[in-house]
Amino acid sequence: MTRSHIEAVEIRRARIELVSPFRTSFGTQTHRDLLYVRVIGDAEEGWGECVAMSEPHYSSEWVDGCEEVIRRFLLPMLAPDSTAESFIASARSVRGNAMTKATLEAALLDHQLRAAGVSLGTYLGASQSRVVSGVSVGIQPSIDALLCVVRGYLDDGYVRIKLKIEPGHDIEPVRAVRREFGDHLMLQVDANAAYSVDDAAHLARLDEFDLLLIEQPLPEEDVVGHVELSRAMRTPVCLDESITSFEVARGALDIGACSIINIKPGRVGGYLEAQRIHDLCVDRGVPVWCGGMLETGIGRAANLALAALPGFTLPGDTSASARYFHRDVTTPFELRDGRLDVPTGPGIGVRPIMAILDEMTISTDLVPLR
Ligand code: SMG
Ligand code: MG
Repeated sequence: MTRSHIEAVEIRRARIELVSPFRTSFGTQTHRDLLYVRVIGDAEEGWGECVAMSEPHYSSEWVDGCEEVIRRFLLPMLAPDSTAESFIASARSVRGNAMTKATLEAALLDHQLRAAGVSLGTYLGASQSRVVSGVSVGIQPSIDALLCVVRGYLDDGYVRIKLKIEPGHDIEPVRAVRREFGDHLMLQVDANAAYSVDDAAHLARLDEFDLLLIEQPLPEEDVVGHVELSRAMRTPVCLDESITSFEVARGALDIGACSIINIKPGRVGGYLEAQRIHDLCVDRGVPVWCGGMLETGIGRAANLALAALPGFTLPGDTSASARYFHRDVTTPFELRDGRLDVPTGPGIGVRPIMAILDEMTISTDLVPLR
C-alpha cells in the first residue's frame, strides 16, 4: 500500500449561507459555521468537515469547542504515519467529543485512501453506486408555506419527506401533508428531542398517518423513555441524537428503544464507528439510514460513501447541494431520478474548489506535526 507521511494539519474556518432558514425544534439555522481539517502529507492530502453547529443545541458539541479540542488534545496524538484507525485507538483517551474526533478521522481516512488509490465507498463496503435521497423540511411559518415547500422538493424528485415537528406543530402539519400528497408519499417526522414521555398518548395520534418513523421524540439521555414510547405507539421509533456509539446502539436495540437507527458519522465519532453500527443493525435486521448535518460537499461526499452500504435500506437526508447552498465548496451534488451518485475516486472522491472555498474562508492555520 502506498503511504503518504503526514507533515502538517491545516485548520480552516469558513462560513456559508443556507438558501433558506432551517428551523427545527431547537432553533433556526441561516448559515453554517464551518470547520475543515486538511491533513497534509508528503504525497497526498485529506479533508474532513466538522458537523457541529455554532451552538450546542442539537448536541453538546459546538464548532468553536471542536476546534479547541482538535488543537489541544487531538493533533498532539498524530505522528507522520498515523492512520484513521491508529488515531481512533489513541483518541479513546478523550471522552465524548464524537464530532470532533470524526472530523480528524475523516481527514485521515481521505488522506490514507487517496494515497492507496481506494475510494471510501469501497473501503467501507459500499454495494450501491447511487443513493436514494430524502429531504428534511424545516418548520414553516404556515401550513400553506409547508405544502408549497414540500411540493417544490417533490418536483425536484426527492423520494421521501421528513417533517420537523415540535409541540404545537405536529399533528396538523402531518395531516395536511398527507392529505395533499397522498398515502403513497414516504413521510416521516423528526422532533429533535422536543417531547417527554408524558406526551406518549399525544404522539400516538400520529399513528393514523402511516409514517415511516418518528425520529428522536425524547431527549438524548432518555433512551429508556423511548422503550415506553415504542410500546405506546405503532409508528416505528428511530433514534438520532441518542445513538452516540456502537455500545449505545446495541443497548438501545437490546431494550427495544427503537426499531430503526439514523446513522450520522459525526454523532458517533466517525466513519469507522458508523460502519460498526451499520454491521450491528444488519445482523439484527434493523433498517438504517444516513442522516445529515447540512454538510457541504466534503462531508456530503463521505456520507454518500457510507449511505451506499447494503444496510442503508431507507432513504437518507442526503440531499443535493442546491437544497442547502447557492454554491457548494465542491462540484455540486445533483439529484437524478431521486438519487445522488456515490463518488468513485480515491478517498472521498472530491476536493474543494479552492477559489470558492477561499472566498468563504475566515481563517486558516497550518499546524506542523511536532
Ligand atoms: O443535512 O439535510 C440535512 C439536515 C437533516 O434534519 C436534518 N438534520 O436532527 O436530523 C436532524 C437534523 C440535525 C441538524 S439540524 C440543524
Ligand atoms: Mg434528527
